[in-house]
Amino acid sequence: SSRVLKRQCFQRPATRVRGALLYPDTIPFSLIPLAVLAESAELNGDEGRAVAFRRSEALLRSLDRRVQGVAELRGLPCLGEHSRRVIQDVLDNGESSEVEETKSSSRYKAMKVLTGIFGVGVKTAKRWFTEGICSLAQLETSGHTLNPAQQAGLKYYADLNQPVTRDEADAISVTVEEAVCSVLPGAQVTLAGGFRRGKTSGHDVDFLITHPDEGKEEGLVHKVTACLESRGVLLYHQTTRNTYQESPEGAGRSRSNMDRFERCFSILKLVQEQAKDQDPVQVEADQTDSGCRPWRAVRVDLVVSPISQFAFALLGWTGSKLFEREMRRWAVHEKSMSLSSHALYDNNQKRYLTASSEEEIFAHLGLEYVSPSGRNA
Ligand code: DCP
Ligand code: MG
Repeated sequence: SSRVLKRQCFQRPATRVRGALLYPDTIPFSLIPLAVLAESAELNGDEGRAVAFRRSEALLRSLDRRVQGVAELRGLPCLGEHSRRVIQDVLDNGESSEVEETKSSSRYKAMKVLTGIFGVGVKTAKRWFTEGICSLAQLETSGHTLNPAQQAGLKYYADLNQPVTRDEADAISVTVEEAVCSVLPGAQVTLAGGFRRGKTSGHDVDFLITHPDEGKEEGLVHKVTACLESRGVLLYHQTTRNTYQESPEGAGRSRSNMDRFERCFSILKLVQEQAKDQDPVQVEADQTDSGCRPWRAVRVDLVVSPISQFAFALLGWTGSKLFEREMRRWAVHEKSMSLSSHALYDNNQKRYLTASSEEEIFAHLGLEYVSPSGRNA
């Protein structure tokens, strides 16, 4: 039952998870059959199916042994009939025919290319695909008007589809910290997202920014982007202001999973190490040739949180998305609480529970603490 499933997923997280859920960065995505089916479901807009495959895939990854036969999987949660069939196929034949068919289908290939453009979601990609657009070249000659995000996405397509390495994330951290601290001394910058979970590569770099004096962080995003712009490293940005308000009926009422922090989706210019010593005139000339320019574009998210919400923001922005989802489900179903990236509301006591660390949030939820590297579900 789903109750048993939740217990098994969360009851002894520290022992079950320690070391075993480290994301296999070394395994190319295309070799993880259930991840392909999950992605394909996402690209079809089928969220329920996608989550089911993500759960199965995460469960398999969490096993600290190689599976030799499906019989070994008996009694494990999160593995539906369909996932078991796929695993059986892989064990018997070395690959799953369904996965191979999916990967070679024109729809999957086109949807991957089109949603690979920053600013293009599943809905837009679907619409273009039904119009016969399958490639970037076809999109460019289609006459469609692209919004500024999509224009930037197309312009930096190759860079943004090349994974960001840990070293690159560290270099970006230095740039962001310098900018933040120059406009607001005392502000704290924390690397969140996959890199905080110990992943060695990612699709972007996520930063959470706060200041020990509540209120000082307000409007910070604009000052930071102005600073990055003056330093010539801001290639694209879109900022949104903070729209979060505590409501007397509790947090998490809105059906949207999006949080409401002041934030900035940006694309930054990362100058490659060896290019830093070059003659600036030469560097400028090289930039006209995107193939061999001495910098690359990197997607960076800046999120600003008031210090009172910081622990919740950090938990929410560390991910993984599936881990967050399961944790929020646990909060609702097992504790009658609503967890968001802003707050934790106890529906029985009808009050917000405060926390100044992630550990306190796990404790409020009756869960053993799971360190970031154990959250790669
Ligand atoms: N997140 C969120 N709301 C969003 C986007 C993300 O709460 N609208 C959270 C959940 C994610 C985390 O922030 O786990 C970081 O989001 P990413 O999409 O950057 O995911 P990761 O950093 O985990 O992976 P990647 O390596 O692909 O960047
Ligand atoms: Mg990320």
